[in-house]
Amino acid sequence: MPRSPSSPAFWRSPLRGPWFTSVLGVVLLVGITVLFVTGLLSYAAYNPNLSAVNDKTPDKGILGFYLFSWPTRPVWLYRLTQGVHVTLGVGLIPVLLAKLWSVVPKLFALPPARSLAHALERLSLLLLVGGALFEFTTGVLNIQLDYVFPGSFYTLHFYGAWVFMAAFVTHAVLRVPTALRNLRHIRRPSPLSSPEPGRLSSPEPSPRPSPRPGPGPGPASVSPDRAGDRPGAGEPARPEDELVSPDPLPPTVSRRGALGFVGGGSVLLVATTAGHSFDGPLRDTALLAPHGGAEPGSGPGGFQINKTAASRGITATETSEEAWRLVVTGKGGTVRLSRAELQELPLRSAALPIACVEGWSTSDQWWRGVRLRDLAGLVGYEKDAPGVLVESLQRHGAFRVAALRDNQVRDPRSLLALFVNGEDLTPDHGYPARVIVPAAPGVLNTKWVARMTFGDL
Ligand SMILES: Nc1nc2c(c(=O)[nH]1)N[C@H]1C(S)=C(S)[C@@H](COP(=O)(O)O)O[C@H]1N2
Ligand SMILES: [Mo]
Repeated sequence: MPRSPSSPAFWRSPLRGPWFTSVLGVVLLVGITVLFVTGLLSYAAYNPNLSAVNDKTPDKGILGFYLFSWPTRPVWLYRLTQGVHVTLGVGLIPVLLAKLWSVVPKLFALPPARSLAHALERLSLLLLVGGALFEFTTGVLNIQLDYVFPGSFYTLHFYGAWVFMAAFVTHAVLRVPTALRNLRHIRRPSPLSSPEPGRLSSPEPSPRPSPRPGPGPGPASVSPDRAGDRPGAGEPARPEDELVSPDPLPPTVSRRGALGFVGGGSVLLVATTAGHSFDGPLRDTALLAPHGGAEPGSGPGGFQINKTAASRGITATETSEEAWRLVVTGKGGTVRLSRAELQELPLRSAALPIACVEGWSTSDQWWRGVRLRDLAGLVGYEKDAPGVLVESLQRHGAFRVAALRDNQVRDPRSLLALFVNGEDLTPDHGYPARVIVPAAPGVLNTKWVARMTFGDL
């Protein structure tokens, strides 16, 4: 008999069933919620409401309802939230793929809609599956520095996240009760024999197992703790349940084995990614991350570099002592300072990390330079320093301008750094001067600074 994918018998894996789908679903429920929260935090950390230069999504409208002033402590805040966002996102890929595989027969189910409610649910599934694939794909492409989508990553990932989350919440509201019931029910399953209508969907399993028919000796019922272990076990083919194959092939792996395989994949991905948030030997374990592996150099400036001076068109001529001047403007006027003049100002040190939106970060480096609030003091803000617009020598490409909030300028650890780890900044780390702000995303730590305008953002 020819079978089409819309026929349940076309799908023959004995692994598919409510238990398998529910376990993966609950893992994704928790994981994706964490991804969403850390993603929203990352957006807030960019200070998009402060200035148009920071806002990659100017049409966000009410989606910016929750924005708040990103704090400057603890200094590792963004390092943590964004490290979790990226590493967890990578780790959930096998779970997502297994979940999609487990429900793929439903994609082909006919009739396309049995009722209005069913039609709406299927529509939300389209957005859910499409949204999930889109968010995971854009995220991975961005961290692999191989971004190929047309349009800005930030815009697409941000709007995609809201579409995806709307579908995700709808799906969770509709499905979580069933998933939890499946997990509870199947852990203490009813016997498999001749299901009576109504009994199997009741949350309470029947207290006394009845003998199980079928070949071979063995226990009359599925033992509670092993229920997920046997394909088909504990999962009577309810007519409304499209997941269980009516004509399963013999199992080659148990459901728990399959879950172990998926979980093993996740563990492997996390283990080969998480190292990008650490230094030393741990970073060498991040085989899959572009900022894993060895540091780009040794010595004081030998830590991770995002964009090199050469790649941004920064030349030694324009950063030389003769050519380079920092132009600082505020309500009290404008001052122009050479690097030597900056070094005459009170110099302070702060131990702060670089933490990139791509998920990688460095441990604390020792930065030394002039406090941002002292620079504000030079141009008329002796106290209550305002926010600042920072512009780089860099003429093209992203991140040549950034706006910092007043709380960031006022923090005594926020510096216009001239030195790192006891030596002059290297060209790639922003020589002659770069911004470094505690707890902020890397993009706000502008390199090769040329101009700072306080107030009036
Ligand atoms: N002018 C300028 N500053 C910049 C960037 C840039 O491309 N141009 N990249 C930013 C990003 S995304 C990060 S993560 C940090 C990285 O700093 P590092 O290269 O010193 O590690 O610099 C930031 N400052
Ligand atoms: Mo970054």
